[in-house]
Amino acid sequence: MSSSKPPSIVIVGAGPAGVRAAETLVAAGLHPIVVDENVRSGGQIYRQPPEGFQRSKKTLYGFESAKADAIHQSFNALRAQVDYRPETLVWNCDAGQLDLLHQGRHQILDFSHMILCTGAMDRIMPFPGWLLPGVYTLGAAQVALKAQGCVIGGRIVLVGSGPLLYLVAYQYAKAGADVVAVLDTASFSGKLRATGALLRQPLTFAKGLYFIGWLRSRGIRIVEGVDNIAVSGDLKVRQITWQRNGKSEQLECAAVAAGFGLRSETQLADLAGCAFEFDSLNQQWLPVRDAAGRSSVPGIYLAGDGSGIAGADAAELAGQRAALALLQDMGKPVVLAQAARIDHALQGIQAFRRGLESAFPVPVHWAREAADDLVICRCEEITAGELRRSVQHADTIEMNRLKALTRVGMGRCQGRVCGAAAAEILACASGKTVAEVGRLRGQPPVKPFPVASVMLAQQLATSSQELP
Ligand SMILES: Cc1cc2nc3c(=O)[nH]c(=O)nc-3n(C[C@H](O)[C@@H](O)[C@H](O)COP(=O)(O)OP(=O)(O)OC[C@H]3O[C@@H](n4cnc5c(N)ncnc54)[C@H](O)[C@@H]3O)c2cc1C
Repeated sequence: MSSSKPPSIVIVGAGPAGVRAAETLVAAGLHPIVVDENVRSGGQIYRQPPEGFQRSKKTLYGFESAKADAIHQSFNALRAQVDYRPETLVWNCDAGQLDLLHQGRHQILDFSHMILCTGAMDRIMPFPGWLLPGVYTLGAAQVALKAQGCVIGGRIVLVGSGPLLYLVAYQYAKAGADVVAVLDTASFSGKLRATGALLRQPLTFAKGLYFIGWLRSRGIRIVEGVDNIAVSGDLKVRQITWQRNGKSEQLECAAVAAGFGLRSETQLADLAGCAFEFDSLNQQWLPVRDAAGRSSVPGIYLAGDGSGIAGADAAELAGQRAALALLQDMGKPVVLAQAARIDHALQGIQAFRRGLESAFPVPVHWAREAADDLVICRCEEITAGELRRSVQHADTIEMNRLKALTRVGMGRCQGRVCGAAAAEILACASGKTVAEVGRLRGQPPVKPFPVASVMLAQQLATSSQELP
């Protein structure tokens, strides 16, 4: 990074956080580079279908259509002032440098400042049958609907915990899918206890109640407080069983969507050298950041769900706030009252978020109580029993040692899918807390990509160095 060079500001992610960050920088006369692996802007919640798909915003985003439209319009208006790089995966990050993959080709991008707005992914809790064809995550089920207008199968059961469960059930049923049941691992009494905190955002709370009422009025079965979910079938899903108050029940179905809340995508912050700490609300190790989004590494900022799940409205505010912090750190004029207003609004959202966590707790006991033969890491086919044996025979008490000894989290997902459940099993078997067993160190590539493209890039780099 040379001070004589103009700043090169990169925003990773064109979701609500990335779009508002870009808008704030452009308003201050800067020209950021916006990199996103998606084809179009909007992120997860405001994901746009490919060009040429004819579905109205109202159909795609329901109550959120005005917000979706505002984000899309804002980004379209910025296009001339930003260097937008869609369909580009950031697969590695080093000091001041990103490795990108675009259409199978490797590129290097230098940066002086970066705002990471990488969003979230589904939190996965393995259960018997979770690897059968026909089992999807809730997020994947929603992506199929939003991006392509497809549903995941015939008779569909949605299972899990969190607001996305009811939202996806509503979106699927509204689109004409055959949703036969919603199985909620959270109990009614737990939700009742969280009502006070949830009323901090009455409109969002009312929307949740509306979805549940709408589903019930269409005869879609909703069961709360379910436990011991298991999916069975030969070559694909045929049946789902569960227990409630110790009583077993079952349903025939052709597809299952399961999700247990979200977890932040933090790998790039990790590779960038940001300090991490365990966050008990998110039940995850998260990059340390101040209220404005400054990470522990000067020049790197964090915003949106990628630095702690808080939802789309918070992501918009956090994106704006991180950009203001960046401007302030560059010595540009910033309206401090605007920053203070955003800080206040973000604090209010956190109170609601605490309510959501207590209303929809992740059933971590599923992992802790998993049968020894249950596959936890699907890339490397590592079972719960193999993880426990590592504790018994090698005194394993830390996640990276568990990885080295068993290969858990060493495959294509790099622990993004299996890491949370593996940590629960390790913590339980070693008598430690999930915070004490630590976290898997980030490793590039952060997502799978064709090795051939990077080999080609390396060959080209080597041959150009060898030229006289
Ligand atoms: C599958 C899914 C569906 C969701 N649906 C809803 C919903 O319907 N309603 C709701 O309220 N909330 C939903 N959420 C929560 C959602 O994340 C919102 O809270 C909101 O979109 C967060 O905004 P964001 O800008 O922080 O992140 P996102 O909107 O997730 O945007 C992050 C962007 O970063 C890009 N990105 C991430 N990593 C890289 C990388 N390495 N290289 C290049 N680009 C990268 C992604 O392509 C994405 O466009 C969903 C979450 C998920 C995971």
